[in-house]
Amino acid sequence: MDFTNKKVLIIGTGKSGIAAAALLNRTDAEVVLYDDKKIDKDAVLAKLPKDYKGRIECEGIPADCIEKLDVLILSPGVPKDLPFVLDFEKKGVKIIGEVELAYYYTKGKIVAVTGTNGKTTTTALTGEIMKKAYKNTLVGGNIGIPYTEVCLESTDDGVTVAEMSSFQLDTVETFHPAVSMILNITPDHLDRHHTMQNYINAKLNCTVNQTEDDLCILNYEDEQLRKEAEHIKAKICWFSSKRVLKDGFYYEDGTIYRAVNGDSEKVVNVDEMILIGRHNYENVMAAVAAGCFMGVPMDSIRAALREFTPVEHRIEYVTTINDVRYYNDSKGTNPDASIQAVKAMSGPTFLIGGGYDKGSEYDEWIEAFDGKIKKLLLMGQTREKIAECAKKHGFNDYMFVESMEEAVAYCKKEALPGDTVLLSPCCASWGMFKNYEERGRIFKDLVRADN
Ligand code: UMA
Repeated sequence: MDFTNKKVLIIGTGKSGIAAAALLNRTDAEVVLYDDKKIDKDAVLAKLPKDYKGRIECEGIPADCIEKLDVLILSPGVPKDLPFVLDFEKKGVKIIGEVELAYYYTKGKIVAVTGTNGKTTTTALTGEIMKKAYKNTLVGGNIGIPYTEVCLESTDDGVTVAEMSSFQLDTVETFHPAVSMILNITPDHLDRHHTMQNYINAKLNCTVNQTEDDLCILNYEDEQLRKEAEHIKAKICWFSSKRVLKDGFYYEDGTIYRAVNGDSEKVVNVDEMILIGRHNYENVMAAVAAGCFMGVPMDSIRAALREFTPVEHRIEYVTTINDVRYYNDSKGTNPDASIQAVKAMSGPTFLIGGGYDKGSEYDEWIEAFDGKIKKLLLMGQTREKIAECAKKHGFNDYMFVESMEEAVAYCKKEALPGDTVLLSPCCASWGMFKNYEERGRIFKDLVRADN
C-alpha cells in the first residue's frame, strides 16, 4: 500500500500504535496517533523516533480526521465495531489492523501461530527451530513485540514467526502466511467477539489467503477444527496427542512421532525436553511440523527441542521455599489454559485465581480440580461469579483476597511441605494489573521476597 500523501489515523498509543506510528514516520503519510484515554503526550512522544513528524491526540477523534481521512489503523485492543470505526467505514475510509500494516512491509516467508492457548510457547519454540536453518529469523506479534516493530528487518531469504491473537486476525485483509497453525479453539474473548463463531472466524483469518502451496497445521483432537478444515485451501497437517495418526504428528507413550503414509519416525522422547504436560506436547508437534515444512533438518529440530526452556508466565517454575513449590501461570487467562495448569500439578495445591470478567464460564475449571486444590484464593471482578460456580460444584474451600500481596502471604503461611502454590487466574488481569506480565512479575517478586 502506498502511503504517499495519505492521512492516517492510528488508534491506541500502546506498543502496537507506537510501533505503527514509527513505521509510518518513514513514509510520506500524515500520521495522527490517537488514544481514548487521557494520556501523557510527552511520555508517548519519548517512545517515538526523535524525528516523529506526526501528531498525538487524546481528546476525542480530531475534527480534521472526521472531515478527511484515508486510512484508519486499529491497535489489537480496539474493537472494529466501535461506533466511530463504523462511521469511518460508512464513509469509505480504509480500515486495517496493525498486523495488516506490518504485512505490507514483510519480506520472506511467514509462519503464523494462533489458537486459544499455547500460542506464545509455540511461537517461541518455532522461532528457535527456524533459527537453526534461517539466518534471518524474526519473532513478533502477540508474544509482546509488535509485528510492525520487526517487519522492516525481514528479508527475502528469511522467515518471520508471528504470534497472532484473534484481536489481530480480526482486522487482516491480505495477510498470507506460508504456514499457519491453529493449536486449539475454546471459548475466549467473547466480550469482544460477541459470538463463538465470530471468534472462530477471526482465528480462521490466518488461513483465508493461503493456497495449495501453503501449509495449515491443525489439532486433530479439536472437533471444531476438524469441521473447519474442509474449507481450508492449504495442505493440512494434523497432529494429535491422543491417537496414532497415519499422516502427521502424534504423541504416544512418552514419544512424539512423525507419520507419513502409515510409516512412523520417532521425533523425540518427551523426557529429553524441559517442557512438561500434554498440551505442551501438542505445541511441540505443531512447531516441529512447521520446521519440517520449512526444510529445517530433523536433527536441528531435535536440538532446538532439547535446548528450549519454557516461556515466562506459562506454568513457569518460580522457586521452592520450605519444600513448597511455586508456579507462575499468569498467562492462564481463560478456563482452558488454567485447566491445563491445574492438570500439570501433582499433589495438594493452593490456587490463586480470579480477575477481569470477559464472560467465561468456570464449570470445567472447577471440575478439573479433581480433589487436588486445597484452597482457592479469589480476587478481582470475577471472584463472586467463580465462588458461586465453585459452590454449585460442591467445592467450598475458597476465600476472597483483596490483593496479590494478601494471596501470597496467606499461601506462604498456610502451605505445608509437599504442597504447591499455583497462580493460574483463569481470567485476564485487566482492572487490577496492566497486563498478565505485570501480574506474573508481581507474584514472583512477592514469592521471592524476604527469603
Ligand atoms: N485503546 C483505545 N481505544 C480502544 C481500546 C484501546 O484508545 O477502544 C488504547 C488504550 O487506551 C491503550 C492502547 O489502546 O493506550 C492499548 O492498545 P492495545 O490494547 O492494542 O495494546 P498494545 O499495547 O498495543 O498491545 C497489543 C496486544 N494487546 C491486546 O491485544 C489487548 C498485546 O497482547 C501484544 O503483545 C502487543 O499488541 C504486541 O503485538 C497482549 C494480550 O493481552 C499480551 N493479548 C490478548 C491475549 O493474548 O489473550 C489478545
